[in-house]
Amino acid sequence: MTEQMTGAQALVRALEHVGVDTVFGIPGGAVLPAYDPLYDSVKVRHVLVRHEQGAGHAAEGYAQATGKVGVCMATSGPGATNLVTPIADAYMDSVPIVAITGQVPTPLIGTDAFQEADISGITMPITKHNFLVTEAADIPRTIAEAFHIASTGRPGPVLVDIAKDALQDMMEFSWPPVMQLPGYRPVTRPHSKQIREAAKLMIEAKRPVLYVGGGVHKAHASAELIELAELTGIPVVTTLMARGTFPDSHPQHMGMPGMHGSVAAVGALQRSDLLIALGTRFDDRVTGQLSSFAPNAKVIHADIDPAEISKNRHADVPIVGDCREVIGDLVTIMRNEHDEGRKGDYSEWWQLLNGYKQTYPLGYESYTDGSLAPQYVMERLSAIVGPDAFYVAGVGQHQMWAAQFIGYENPGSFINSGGAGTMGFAVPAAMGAKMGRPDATVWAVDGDGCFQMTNQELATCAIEGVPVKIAVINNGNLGMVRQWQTLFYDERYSNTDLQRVKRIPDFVKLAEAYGCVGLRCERPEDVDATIRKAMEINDVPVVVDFVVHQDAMVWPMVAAGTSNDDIKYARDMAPKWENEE
Ligand SMILES: Cc1ncc(C[n+]2csc(CCOP(=O)(O)OP(=O)(O)O)c2C)c(N)n1
Ligand SMILES: [Mg+2]
Repeated sequence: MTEQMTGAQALVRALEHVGVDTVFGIPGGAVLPAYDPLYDSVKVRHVLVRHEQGAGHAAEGYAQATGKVGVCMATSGPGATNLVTPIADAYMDSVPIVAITGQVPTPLIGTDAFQEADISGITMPITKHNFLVTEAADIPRTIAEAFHIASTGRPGPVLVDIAKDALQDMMEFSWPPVMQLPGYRPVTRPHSKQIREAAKLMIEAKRPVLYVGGGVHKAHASAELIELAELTGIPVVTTLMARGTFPDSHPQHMGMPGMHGSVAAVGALQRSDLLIALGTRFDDRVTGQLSSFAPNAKVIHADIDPAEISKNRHADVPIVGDCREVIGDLVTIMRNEHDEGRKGDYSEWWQLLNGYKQTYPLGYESYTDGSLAPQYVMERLSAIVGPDAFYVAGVGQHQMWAAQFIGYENPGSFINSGGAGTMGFAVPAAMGAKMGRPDATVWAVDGDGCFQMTNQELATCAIEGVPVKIAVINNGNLGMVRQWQTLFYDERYSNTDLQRVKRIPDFVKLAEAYGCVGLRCERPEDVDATIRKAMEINDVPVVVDFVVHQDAMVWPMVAAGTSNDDIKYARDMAPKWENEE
């Protein structure tokens, strides 16, 4: 059965068919035809944001909290270019979103028409795939393909740029369309020979580590991971993108590796003889100086994207496949091996690792002048709010403290901008997460710098009834940059002071201006009561201005470009590796 309709009506109908319930966007000339049928849709709710960057990050937060594809929409030219940052962000963190943009009418493409930008060309290197649609008849098939590509294999952003005339022209609508993606067939089943090779190495190894990345949660393989870890007794590290995929409270958890990872996690990787890398990509923030990373380790590397394998570090056993299938197969084969009396012995390894854990726990400085330590705020948030909430971070010191000092027990409960490090991510992403999961408590942990980049979406939250909670960790500075200036630029604080004494803007008044509740907390003894008060307000968004000490630093730290072996757990304090071995 086919039906006559406009391309714009077909677009909305297709979105309904693929199960979209929420679209974040802002209208404008080129995309206007699409907004007309959207007005009538009872299935698709369009959320009018205040900046297209907010729409993109909201789609990312929605996608990560729900596991579905997030959708954002913008007009041509500047509307579309405002989506570039969130699209790049989604690409770096493999977040499934579909960005729909209006384009100038087909005859005007290439003429520098009003509000023309070649958004398909601009986003070519930062999308998993993108489409320029110039025929109304192609719209349903393109939408079906876009959602399929975004959500299968390694997830990622897909752009669908639709010329205005294609939205206006009449076409014959039918569903489902026949997708035309002959070259796109992601491999999900791992090769059994590779699984056997991996099992052999895991049994022979004396110092194995499960190096777990964001891909494990994306494959919904947290339960399989716990099973594999407990079955084998192998220690686990969870990267920034994998926090919560393995419970922090689990005795086999060594913490987060990398530049601001725990000494135990970094030490485990460095001294390992076998890395079992799952859905992770040997990012420079994890490896430090690549040539000295885990120098004695063989590598098993499993990823759904073959391009990641041996990209940065040679894999002795490459496995292309979906992490859930890979880990499931590893559980089965290891169980058989154990039944036949073959089991790894990691007892000496655990002695060493438990020593690291005990000697170098995470810690921080408290202040005698009564001022607030930001890490303490995180600890109390974690204790009072608990592990069932979503925590969404901005980028900077507060992000690292949120990764370190909040206890994550559930996969996907920490949402942040890892690969791109996009300041301004938190407020709109928290909004998207809360709209996707209205039943859940959503706390954004934001920096005073980050917050000033996208706080306009508080207006959207207040108007649309999205009661997120925002903890602004107000250290008066672009703190992470200031930390580098302290350590590497002789305390020359060039352009990092946000002039907190002038209180411009006053975050409490700003919150109130946006129809939110604003609270301020400046002393450790007020932290619990302030968090509790914020937890009691569930009808409007709450912003808490946590005024913290400006000199708090993120430790441990591996200075950029140096070896993980040179990690410091406080300023000028290095762990003693040799003596312990
Ligand atoms: C869009 C963008 N611009 C610049 C940077 C570089 N940068 C990284 S962290 C940071 C400081 C963030 O300041 P704030 O939000 O106050 O967080 P803090 O580090 O103080 O916790 C800056 C400027 C970035 N990551 N993203
Ligand atoms: Mg700051």
